[in-house]
Amino acid sequence: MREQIEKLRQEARRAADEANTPAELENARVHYFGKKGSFTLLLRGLGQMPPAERPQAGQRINEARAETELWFDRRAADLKIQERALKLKSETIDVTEPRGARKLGSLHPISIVLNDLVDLFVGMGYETVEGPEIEYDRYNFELLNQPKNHPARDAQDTFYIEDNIVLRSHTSPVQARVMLERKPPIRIISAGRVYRADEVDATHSPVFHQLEGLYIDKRVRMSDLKGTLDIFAKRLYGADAATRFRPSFFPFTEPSAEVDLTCPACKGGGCRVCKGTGWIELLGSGMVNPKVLEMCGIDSSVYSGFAFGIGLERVAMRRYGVSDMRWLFEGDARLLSQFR
Ligand code: 2U9
Repeated sequence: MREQIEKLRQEARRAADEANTPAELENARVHYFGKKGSFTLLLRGLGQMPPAERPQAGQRINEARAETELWFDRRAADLKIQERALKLKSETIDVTEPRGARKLGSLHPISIVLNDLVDLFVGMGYETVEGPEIEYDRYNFELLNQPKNHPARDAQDTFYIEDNIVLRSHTSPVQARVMLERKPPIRIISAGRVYRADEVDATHSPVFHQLEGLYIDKRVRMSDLKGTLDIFAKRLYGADAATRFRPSFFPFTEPSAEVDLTCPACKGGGCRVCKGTGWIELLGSGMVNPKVLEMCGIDSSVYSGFAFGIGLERVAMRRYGVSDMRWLFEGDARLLSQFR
């Protein structure tokens, strides 16, 4: 009997040592300690022994069993640690491993045009300023010589939020705010989204982008405006670009001029792009209306200034051959990915 117990103990220990996973160990545990397990059967076999030998044999079996069970417990703990280490190892990721290049996004064509124009005017000494898109009537209209009952204030043209609050219909209120805050010389550009209650079509959108410039100092003349816009046109469209001024009207400038550019397609000869005229419309401009200067706290007997405004959609559409403005607002990747 002693030998039998010893043999079983050795065999069970070996089985525990050879189990490589908690599941395998559990199988072995059932095999030795389960209801029909080897230790259990050995204990049951006591009945066949002479009664005098039973107590000692029973004690031996129980001792061997308890000790072997401890062996199994230790092995279980080891396997658990091993399994955890393996799991950690298999889940380790090398954060330095190189991957395929990610697809980069691209600047929107409006942003490209905006950056170009900003660079150009900053290069001429202008400073960029920003302001709110939700604006008081006073800044958007009143200070820009568009008093109450002015036709441009019509709710059909302007988005009203409250009686006296609008979505800015141009970026000019930003300049009005600067004029109220600072003394000349003032040389600023303001660019951004503006809003008008227009129906959407190939050339109109209720939200679009403007860039406006303002220069105020002593003795600023129309020739300064012409010179500035000439340089602007040549830097943007090449040395052979020229400008032409046509009389126009804006409430905030007097006199006002619309500025044309020699047609970049035919260089002025006349073609389909310029409808045979040799010129295409570039921007609006003028000398700041003295009434606007006064309302913004600038003495119009000492100072004068010029201002201009340009629509970024129109520049982008022409530059990139986009024939429908809606394409600039749809975010279609087939269009946008061409600007990478
Ligand atoms: C102040 C005073 C005067 C800004 C100006 C224009 C002419 C102009 C249009 C161009 C195309 C708007 O985007 S567009 O539809 N703009 O024609 N803008 S003068 O004049 C100012 C601005 C601020 C204080």
